[in-house]
Amino acid sequence: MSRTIAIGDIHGCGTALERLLEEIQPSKSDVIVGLGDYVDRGMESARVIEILIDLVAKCRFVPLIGNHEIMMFKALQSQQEFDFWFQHGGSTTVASYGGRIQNIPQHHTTFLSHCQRFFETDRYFFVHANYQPDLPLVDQPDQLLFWEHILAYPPPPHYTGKTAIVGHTPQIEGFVRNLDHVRIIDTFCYGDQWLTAHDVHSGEIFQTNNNGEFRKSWLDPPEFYDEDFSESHDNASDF
Ligand SMILES: [Mn+2]
Repeated sequence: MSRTIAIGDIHGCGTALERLLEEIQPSKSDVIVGLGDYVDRGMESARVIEILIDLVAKCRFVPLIGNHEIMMFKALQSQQEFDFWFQHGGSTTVASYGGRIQNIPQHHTTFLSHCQRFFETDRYFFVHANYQPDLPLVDQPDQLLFWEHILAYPPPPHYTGKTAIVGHTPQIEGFVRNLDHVRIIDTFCYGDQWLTAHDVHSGEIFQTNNNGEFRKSWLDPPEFYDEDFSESHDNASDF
């Protein structure tokens, strides 16, 4: 049986990621989609990238780009961008590479450069942060795909009718948020909550934390969603 499993924001949580992969046991027939934000905040970004590179050989792994990968890439290009990144979570990533970005190995930057903007199947699409409901995925603006949180006013359903699987907006209680047409699976691992892997077809939710603990649950029924009150933009800090 082929599974399609999305993994939420890892943010340098190497122990949780390793434990998660032990639990889901990826096989060659599985599609595993990384929703981005592999680095920053947590203490083990270098180790996380190494684990993800190893994952490529075990399944069909589709890594997406998050806003933290974008900041990290820009940081390699100028001091100003470096300073910005360093202040928005990058300091722990630099530390994980021994305190110097010059230490980031080539195969890590190559991996990051191959991350994609989105992924879609016949029933689902996967992006880091958010989307505009009336635009094809190839035409989505960066600001929505990578930066805008989904807070009080989630976007309406995408015109394709596909369900969105997203990360980026931390669910600080550690539970997946199911809005029916959007599932938010960033469950705040770096904030002492959980790292989530979600099998989108079965509804299984696998969660691990940095203490090496594991729990399994199922997607909750969707919460009430009133389209009349929905907007595609929330005004908030988007880091
Ligand atoms: Mn993010």
